[in-house]
Amino acid sequence: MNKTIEQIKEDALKEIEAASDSKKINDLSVRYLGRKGAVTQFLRTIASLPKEKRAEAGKKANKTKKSLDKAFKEALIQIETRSAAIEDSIDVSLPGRIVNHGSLHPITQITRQICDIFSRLGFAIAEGPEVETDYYNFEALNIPKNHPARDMQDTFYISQNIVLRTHTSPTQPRIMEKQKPPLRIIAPGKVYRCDSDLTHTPMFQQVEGLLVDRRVSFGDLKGILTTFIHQIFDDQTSLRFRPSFFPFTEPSAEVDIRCVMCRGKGCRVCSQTGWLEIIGAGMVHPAVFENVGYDTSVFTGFAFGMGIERIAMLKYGIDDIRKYYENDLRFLRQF
Ligand code: 2NL
Repeated sequence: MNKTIEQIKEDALKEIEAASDSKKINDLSVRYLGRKGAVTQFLRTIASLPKEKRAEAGKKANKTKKSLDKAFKEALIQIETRSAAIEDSIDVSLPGRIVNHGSLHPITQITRQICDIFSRLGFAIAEGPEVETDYYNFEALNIPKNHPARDMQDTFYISQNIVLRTHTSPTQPRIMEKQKPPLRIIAPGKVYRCDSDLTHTPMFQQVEGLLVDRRVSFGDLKGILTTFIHQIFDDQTSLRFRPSFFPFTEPSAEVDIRCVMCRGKGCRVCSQTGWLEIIGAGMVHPAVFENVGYDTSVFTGFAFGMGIERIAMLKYGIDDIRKYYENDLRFLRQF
């Protein structure tokens, strides 16, 4: 037998009583008063009653519908006031929880300072992949097979032809393949070498620069790097260019600055020489330009690279590179 309207009402009120949140109330309201709800179904059966009972049954059913509708609305209000009361019960006199503010890692700060200086000199910032092919990491940069720089001891190999880049240099031929000169780019980023001691970590960071145009000279290189050093340290810092060798530049030079610790008197940091080596640089080797399809009879260029941790160690007077990567908050909070 079908339920009477009184039974439906009683069941509904019991369920409303037991419902603990507004979603449950809304679901119930659909189950009783919705298009396929129990009360609605009941109203439909009235038509099939004997004529004399229809008016009475219809009246009762409509009354039930109204009172249940009211009960649902009241239940919702009650639940809402109850949760508002819980919110009101927060103890505002409790001491606050300490919020730990983050800050930029010292190496990130120095990277940004370096990039800012070169941006003002017209350089665009370029980035490349850290997992690199043998071609871009070595071959394109005129580092032939069997060159000592490729030694298994230094390079992390992923497979025979894939490496973790050992310098940020591979970013440069990637850009040169896509863009015609003139070009001024600076490439910051992480690099990897299988090496670890007081002055080496397996991951470290570099910034590398490249400028290509007509009639670029070694004098332009000296001018740009002098300006850079005067800005990143101070404009009283003297510097010198010393002949050196890189497979991807010719001629090549090492840039030294007067020791920032002893101002040239000689100390432990500069091994009593009064000078610190901080940048490698040179005129781009024609073989590199040929690899990317640049016309070497029209264009020349210079390039340079530096280790960011080294610059940061000298600027902040830190003697152990590993401190930058131990994540000791007592160290990191000082910057
Ligand atoms: C260092 C020395 C250097 C370059 C990087 C470069 C890039 C291209 C062509 C030629 Cl595409 N050269 N880069 C040149 C000289 C030195 O880095 O000591 N880096 C930490």
